[in-house]
Amino acid sequence: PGLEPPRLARVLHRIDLRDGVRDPRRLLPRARLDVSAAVERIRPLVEEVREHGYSAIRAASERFDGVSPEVLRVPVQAIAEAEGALDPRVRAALLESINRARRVHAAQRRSDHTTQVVPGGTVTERWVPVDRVGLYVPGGLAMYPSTVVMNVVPAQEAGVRSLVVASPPRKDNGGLPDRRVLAACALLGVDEVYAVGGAQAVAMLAYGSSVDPDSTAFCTPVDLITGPGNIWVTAAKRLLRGVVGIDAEAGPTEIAILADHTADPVHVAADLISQAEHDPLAASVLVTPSVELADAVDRELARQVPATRHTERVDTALTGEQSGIVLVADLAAGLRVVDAYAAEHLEIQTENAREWALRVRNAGAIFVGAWSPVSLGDYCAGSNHVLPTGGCARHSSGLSVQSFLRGVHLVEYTQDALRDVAPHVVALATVEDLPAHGQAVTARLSEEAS
Ligand code: HSO
Ligand code: ZN
Repeated sequence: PGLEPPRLARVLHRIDLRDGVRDPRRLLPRARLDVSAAVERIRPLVEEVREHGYSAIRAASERFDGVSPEVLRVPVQAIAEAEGALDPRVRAALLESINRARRVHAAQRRSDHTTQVVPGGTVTERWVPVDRVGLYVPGGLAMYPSTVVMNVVPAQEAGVRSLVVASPPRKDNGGLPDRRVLAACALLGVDEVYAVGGAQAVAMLAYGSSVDPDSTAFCTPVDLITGPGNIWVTAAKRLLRGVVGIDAEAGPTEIAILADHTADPVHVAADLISQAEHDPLAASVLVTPSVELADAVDRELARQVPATRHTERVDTALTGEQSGIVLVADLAAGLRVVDAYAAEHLEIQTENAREWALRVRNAGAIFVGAWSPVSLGDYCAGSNHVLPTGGCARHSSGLSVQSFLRGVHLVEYTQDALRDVAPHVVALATVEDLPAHGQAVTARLSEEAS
């Protein structure tokens, strides 16, 4: 009696919505990067690469990576050597990751489908893989062989014939990209790899390096670029969208956890930390109706954060305004919050987790129950870890076989089927004041009369 209860060391800030969810979209601010300013900065560099190819790329590598690469294209032998030098445990893990991802992505393949619209009139939808794809793999802080797997596997399962990887040259690897990235390429059978990073890599992939095709600096343009990158890479992708296809812009990573009193605070805290480890701007959000869980998670964070490897980065991410604990009246209200937030990764750690998961509308990927943490999905679940961030899960999906396919309609009508529908075509052409459109149909039918 008379004693103050011990003060809680709160790591995450709290948002109390127990008496109603107002405007949940605005709750958790998202880190915004000023990509437009970066676009202006890299515009001249991109132009240089377009005009001068290799010499501009080389100058940029000297300037930004401190490396002056003789060869742009990594010798196939160096890729094989990197595989040979791989730690056997990492090799086994990558193979397992590849294997599981292949099984999931193989099931995403689509078959062509013909619809008979009317007798004599069909539309066939053919799924055609993109011809040539460039995958950008970052170096520096982020070195992710797992990301090579997550980009290459769906492209291969889609049937992409030509796949190239670009990754920054490293001083500590003789001007070649990171050796674990090279090893992952080898395990996946990718042998066209370029030691180029940053905006210059994106420009090279988009425009090619416009030199003698026999030289080791020759790269022909790709049709689509995927893969994560820093702000300069993102800016270059934004600038070159249209010149080439570009996958989504990936922002800082996010984890939201919808949990009730049955969740284990040790696990919840570990999972919040796991994604915070990526980036000081990463977002870790717990949504729960249980104050007891919220308190316990905070205590766990206070215990686990100092013991984790990247304490500073994690602490910055967790205490940033993009992270927090949202208290809600019940799980139904929690569901509205996570839907409004549209997290890149959403964990459901509740009773009847699967039922709640099936009610979620907006999330990049959902991790169901106590035994399916996000980090499992990052590496070895079979699912893809390239997912929409920043609320883009409201309208986009993660990387999949579909990202590398184009649906092409084959339209096949017989003369009779055309004649039957001709009046409708003519009526629509007339209302749009495009009579030549109607003519293209009636000309065929009057030929028939003459
Ligand atoms: N969580 C990251 C992917 C990743 N994690 C790569 C570890 N390596 C974005 O989904
Ligand atoms: Zn991760």
